[in-house]
Amino acid sequence: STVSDALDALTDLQPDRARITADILHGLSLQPRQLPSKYFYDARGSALFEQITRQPEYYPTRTELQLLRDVSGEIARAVGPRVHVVELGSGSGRKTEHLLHALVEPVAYTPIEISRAALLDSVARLAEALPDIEMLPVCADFTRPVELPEPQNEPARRLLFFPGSTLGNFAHDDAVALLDAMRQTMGPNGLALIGIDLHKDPALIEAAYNDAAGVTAAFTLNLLQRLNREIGSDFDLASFQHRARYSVPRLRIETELVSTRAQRVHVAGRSFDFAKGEAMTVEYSHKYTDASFAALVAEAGLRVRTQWDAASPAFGLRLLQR
Ligand code: AVI
Repeated sequence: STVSDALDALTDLQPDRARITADILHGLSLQPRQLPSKYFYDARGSALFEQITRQPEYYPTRTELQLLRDVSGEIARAVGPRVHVVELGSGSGRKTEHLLHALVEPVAYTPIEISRAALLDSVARLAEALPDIEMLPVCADFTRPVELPEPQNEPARRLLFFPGSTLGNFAHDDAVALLDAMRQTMGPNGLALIGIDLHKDPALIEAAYNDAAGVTAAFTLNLLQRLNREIGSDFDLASFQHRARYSVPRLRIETELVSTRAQRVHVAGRSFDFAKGEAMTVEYSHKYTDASFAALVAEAGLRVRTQWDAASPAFGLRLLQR
């Protein structure tokens, strides 16, 4: 695609104000309160996330990129020629660029991304770098059913690409539901390539979510700022604090916004009282062992066909099939 073909091909299903408001009202009614981490990614949130990936403490991105560089030839052989690559939560598309260069004559690329700003940036760049691949971008929340655009040239199979351990941002049942939807989207001979952060020294993991420069804290708080702007809530940003702790039994980072005083927040005509010290869950980042990951995908009718691991810090790529 040329850049303008790629932008013309955009399917725009970005969540609207009513959708976001409904999700937030639901989350605020739970105990403990819970806000969906997908709403981190407005234009500023996506930019802050890119900044997180460059912090010295945040090992996952650079570890996965190096692993991809090391094994992309093997991945290309395992996947075969002429695939339609579909990426869930494509962000900046930096990893995909490597993958697309390594694959044999990929037919088309469909990035699915909730942040329209991040999507348009990455598509413009990729269309220029890889003009032979048909770009079929979709701005959408990939947890909701999305009808995928069909490439002009018939692909041999679909390859779903889900890097970055974004799967880890889903609670167990949601992860199974998503993997199940992915299995259906893949089709009978489709494949999925998933990046997963592996369990390791809790101190290393916790440091990655509490960088010294405070970028992760700014990223977490940006959620409230975004909601204030887009759905008219009145969260007081100065009265919530970022907290990220690793739960060893649950194999996950639990990121919370902690209310530093008793306060009342208004959203869409409703009010919500927070006690001093009350914590609202805003994100999980699950880490995996070989056993926990194999068990998870099995619940969705998938199995690991090939795996590649970076040793230290530990991070994995898993090629899944039905
Ligand atoms: C996108 N996702 C996999 C990141 C993670 O590590 O869970 C988001 C993130 N949250 C805080 N730092 C990075």
